[in-house]
Amino acid sequence: MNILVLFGPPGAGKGTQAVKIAEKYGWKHVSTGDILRAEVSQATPLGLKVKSSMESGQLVSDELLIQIMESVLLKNKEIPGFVLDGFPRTINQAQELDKMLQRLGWGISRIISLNVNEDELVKRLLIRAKEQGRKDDTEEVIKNRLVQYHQFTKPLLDYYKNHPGFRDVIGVGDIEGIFKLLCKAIEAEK
Ligand code: B4P
Repeated sequence: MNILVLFGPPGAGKGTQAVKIAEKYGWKHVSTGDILRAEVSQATPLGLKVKSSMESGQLVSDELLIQIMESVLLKNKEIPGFVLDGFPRTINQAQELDKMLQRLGWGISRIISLNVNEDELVKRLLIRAKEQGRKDDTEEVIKNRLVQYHQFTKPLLDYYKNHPGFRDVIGVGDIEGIFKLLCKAIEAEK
């Protein structure tokens, strides 16, 4: 089983690139952000629970995210691979993911960190705010999302950096050029 973890700050291009990777390799794209936004827009009990955290740029509870991820993996066991976009986002989520994969007899094949400087991230998210009107793309909420990233998600780099499948890719430049670099990293020998 191919398990790719696409790692990076908000706005790094994880979602943009994950769609292309999933299409090229025939893997399933799992965006926890998209899953949660769909729950919010359908006002499901889960959506109502997570709405305020998401709109203020806070992370949603680990417990909920772990349940969501486990159910997605179990439902799609026949697929040849997964691109995990936005999960794990905390050390606890990463540890639980390792346990889940172990239970399934799988393991992470690649962890790719997409590197983009903070000025560029804010610029991209403000453009998206104009184009898509996402509630968490206002200047104040973006700041909060970056604080959350530094506090809870960035420490995952230390958790993963000695993994044999870990790679760094520069996420600044045109989307096709970055996609080529990502494919190279995916296909490189470990
Ligand atoms: P996400 O949906 O994962 O939000 P994101 O980090 O902004 O997505 P992404 O980084 O994929 O954005 P993209 O680059 O595609 O999460 C939203 C919220 O959900 C979180 O704040 C949290 O509340 C909750 N959540 C999700 N997962 C969770 C978890 N595991 N635990 C707890 N809470 C969780 O897009 C950025 C923009 O840049 C786009 O407009 C794109 O077009 C543009 N762009 C992309 N590549 C570009 C390039 N090369 N050049 C210029 N622009 C580019």
